[in-house]
Amino acid sequence: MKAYSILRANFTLLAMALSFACMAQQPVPFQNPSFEDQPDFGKPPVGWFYCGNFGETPPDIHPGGFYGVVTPPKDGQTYVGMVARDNGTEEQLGQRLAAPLVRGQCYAFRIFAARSEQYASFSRITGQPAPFTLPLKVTVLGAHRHCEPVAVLAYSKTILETEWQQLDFLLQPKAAFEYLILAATSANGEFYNGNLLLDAASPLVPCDCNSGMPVLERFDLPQPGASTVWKDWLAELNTDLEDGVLVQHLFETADGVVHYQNRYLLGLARFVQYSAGAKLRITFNPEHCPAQFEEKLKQEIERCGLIKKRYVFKESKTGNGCAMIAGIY
Ligand SMILES: [Ca+2]
Repeated sequence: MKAYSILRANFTLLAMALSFACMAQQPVPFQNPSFEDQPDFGKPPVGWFYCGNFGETPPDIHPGGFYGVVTPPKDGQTYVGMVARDNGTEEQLGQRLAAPLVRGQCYAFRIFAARSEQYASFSRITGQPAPFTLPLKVTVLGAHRHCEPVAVLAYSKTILETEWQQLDFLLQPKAAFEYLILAATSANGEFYNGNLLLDAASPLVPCDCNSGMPVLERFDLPQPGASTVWKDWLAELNTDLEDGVLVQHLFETADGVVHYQNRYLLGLARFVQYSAGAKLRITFNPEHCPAQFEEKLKQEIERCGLIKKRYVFKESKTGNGCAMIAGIY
């Protein structure tokens, strides 16, 4: 019995050591991975910078009723539309990563892509209105500097479909890239007018090179009109807010989208979005909170898709913890 206990203790230690080894590398998040912003044309969504050819316009934020694009978003409220043109130029969006990639490490990366049946713009060659409706590919590029891609990390299949396609990439960078760039690329190397819609980028998840994206925990977000267990989430979130540092969860929703944020906060934010006139109300005691708590939590809340008028912060000197969600009403 005793030997069995020791053996079991050893196994437990081994399992812990292994799990720490696997956890040594955290997912590398994107800012605004769901391309959320006010719909607009010729403007990259917040958090992303435009890389493209001088004199050409940046990508567009849809759906805003322009260019004939009517595809509903895969996740959240908006997504990005990119084009490649008959003059050989292509649109690219990039971001400086929160941490450089590790050379030789494999990363799983998921994003959703579609083609819009309509995308009316102007041909740069003829100056006439032209349909930008041919299919393109997604190219994932690594860079050391702003808008200077030096390596192709992955190509997608050609995106013919007008329904959102789940694309799973395995990236194995040969250098410690600090930047990642997504490009809308010609499917066959020829120059033509095409479009590509992108939404719901996952973080870059360190993974085994043979197995790709690890099996992720499933967490289901509230749907409009459905009753949800938000009171349980409130309790979980309030426990988490006692020290003022939100735990980030890596999880997958039923639609295949991979999220990397606090799942309870995201669930409550969605619930608020679907409840007309509701606001998320937070009380906090600055004396018990880490530096810049208010600012950081506001950023997190907005990352969950809640705009400023849907949440309220109130200082309070009561309570032993940092903060709590005082309610949704
Ligand atoms: Ca989105």
